[in-house]
Amino acid sequence: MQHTRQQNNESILQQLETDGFSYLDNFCEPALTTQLLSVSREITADIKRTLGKRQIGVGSRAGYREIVQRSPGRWDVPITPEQFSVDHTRMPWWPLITAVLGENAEHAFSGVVTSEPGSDEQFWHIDSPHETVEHASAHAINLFVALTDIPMLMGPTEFACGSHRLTNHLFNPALAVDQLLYQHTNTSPAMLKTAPEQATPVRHSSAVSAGSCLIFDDRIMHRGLANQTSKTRHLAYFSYKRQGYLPYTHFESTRSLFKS
Ligand SMILES: O=C(O)CCC(=O)C(=O)O
Repeated sequence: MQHTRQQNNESILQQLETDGFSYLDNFCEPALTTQLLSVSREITADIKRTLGKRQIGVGSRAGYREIVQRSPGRWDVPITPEQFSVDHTRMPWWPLITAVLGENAEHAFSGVVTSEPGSDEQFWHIDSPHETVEHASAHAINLFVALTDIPMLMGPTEFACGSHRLTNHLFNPALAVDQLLYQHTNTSPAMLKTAPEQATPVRHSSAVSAGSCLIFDDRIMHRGLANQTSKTRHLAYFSYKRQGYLPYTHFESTRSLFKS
């Protein structure tokens, strides 16, 4: 399956349904991108100062409510829309979110993922598991905003095309849900094949420019690639869920940096 850049909302939604992800090129006004970047830098620096020399492992169970290390050198700091000073229902991506999740779609999480210079690629993973044996429409959608240009050497996000339909552990008992969700060395698009003649999902990644977005189904297999540059990569995220869906796999730590 070849992944191509789509231009209008209808074809973006179609691609989200078939490939599980789509690019929204130059989707944010420069002023919005600058604002998200400056808040991200400020809050991340503050939280990392508070973390100080405390070592935390990889994964949300090992982290704090305020910071999670998603893979070595890849830090996730939650930031609310209020802290970003944005009304997320007025963001350019909101019509796409409601088209998939309904008018009563809810904000689930937002924040920034920074990957340090020299940080390695992540293991492949999904963000939340399927809920039913039969394929259902998405229960959660993620929106990434590139806060600076992200050339290939800086490690953009890589996707396994169409894998949101193949990561269903309820349909395919060969899949272990914990290995799909958490950083696990054996997890890869090849494990999603259910028959020898079935093709392995095609991997896709691409350089993105500042202000461009990526929209994807929470169940797609994906990973952040290695940052081989000398600059930190900043990616803001806004995650949304269907009303009533309870996300339980994204931020699992209950401890706070400010109370330990
Ligand atoms: O850093 C990226 O590009 C993706 C990050 C990610 O998927 C995660 O941390 O769960």
